Amino acid sequence: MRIATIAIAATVLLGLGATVHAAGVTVEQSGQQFSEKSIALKPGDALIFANKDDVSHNITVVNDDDDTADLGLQKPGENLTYTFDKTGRFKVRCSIHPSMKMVVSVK
Ligand SMILES: [Cu+2]
Repeated sequence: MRIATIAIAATVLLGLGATVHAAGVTVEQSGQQFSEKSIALKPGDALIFANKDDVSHNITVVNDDDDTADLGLQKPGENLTYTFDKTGRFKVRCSIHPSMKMVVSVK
C-alpha cells in the first residue's frame, strides 16, 4: 500500500515535469477554453490539443510574422498534434470561438 502510494506520487511528479519540458504536452479544450493560457516549450516539442467539448473547433497558430497555420476542423473528441519547430511566441486561437486564446513560447 505504501509502495503503491509512492509510485503514484512519483508518477504525478513526472507528469508535472512533462508539462514544462517533455516532447508531448496536452492542452484540453473544454467549455470553449484552452486548459492553459500560456505554455513554454522547446523547439521540436509537440502540443496535443484534446477536444473535450461537444462542439467542433478550428485551431490556428499565428507566429511573430503573422503567418498562420490552420489546423482545420477538429470534431468533438478528436485530438490534434502540432509540433513547434522554431523558437518564437505563438498565438493559438480558435477561428470558430474568438474567446479561445492561449500563447505558446518556444525557446
Ligand atoms: Cu472553438
